[in-house]
Amino acid sequence: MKHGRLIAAATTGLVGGSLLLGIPAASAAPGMDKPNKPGKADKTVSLQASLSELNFSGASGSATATVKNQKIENISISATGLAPDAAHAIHIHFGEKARHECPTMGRDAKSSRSDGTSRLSTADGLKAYGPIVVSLTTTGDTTPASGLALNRFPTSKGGGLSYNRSKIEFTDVAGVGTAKSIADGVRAGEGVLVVHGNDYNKNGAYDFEAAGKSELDPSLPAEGTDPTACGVLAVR
Ligand SMILES: [Cu+2]
Repeated sequence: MKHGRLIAAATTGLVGGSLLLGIPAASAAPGMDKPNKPGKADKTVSLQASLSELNFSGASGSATATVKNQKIENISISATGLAPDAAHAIHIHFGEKARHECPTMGRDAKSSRSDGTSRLSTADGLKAYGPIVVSLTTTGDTTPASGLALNRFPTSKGGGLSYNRSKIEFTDVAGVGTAKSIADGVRAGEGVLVVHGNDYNKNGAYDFEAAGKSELDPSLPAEGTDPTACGVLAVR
C-alpha cells in the first residue's frame, strides 16, 4: 500500500510539473488557445507627469496620457503660472541616449539672459530630455517638423493653459529612432514633456530684449522657445 501511494504521488507531481512548464494541456482545456487577456502586441500604458518650473518661471502643472502601441490615445495637460496670453510650444522629448529626465538649472543651463542671469535654452536641455519626438499642437501635424509652429500651439489665458488631444501617432524621427522604438521608450516612462515660452522681462511679448535670438531659429526670440516647465511622463 505504502509503495502504491508513493507512485501515485510521483505521477501527480509529474503532471503538475508538466503543466507548470507549459507542456500543452490543450486536449484538457479546449478554447484556451486564445487567452482572455491583452495579447503581447497590445501594449497600453497610462502615463502621468508633474510639471515643474524651468528658468525660474514659476510655472507648474500636470499631464496624463494613454499610449497604446504606437499611438497616443489621449493626452491632457494643465498648467498655471505661464507667461500670460502667449503661445506655448509643448513637446514630448525623447532620446535613446538622453537621461530621460528634466534638466536642472545648476547642471544644464549654459546660456545667459541679457542681464547676465543664467538661463536654460532648449538645446541646453537636450542631454537631459533628448530631441523633440511629438509636437503637441492644437491642430494639424504633430511631428517634430511642427516644433516651432507657435501659431498652432495653445495660448495661455492669464497664465493658465489646458490642452487635450486624441489619436496622435508616433512617427519615425531622423536621428532618434523609428516610431516603434520611440513609442517603446515613451511607454517605458522615458518621454519628457516640455512646455516652452518665457517672457523673462515681463513686458508682455516674446521679443529679443531679454535673451536675444533663439538657438533653434534666429528669426525667433529665445523667449519664445526656452523651456518654462518640464515633467517626465512616468508610468502610473
Ligand atoms: Cu520642446
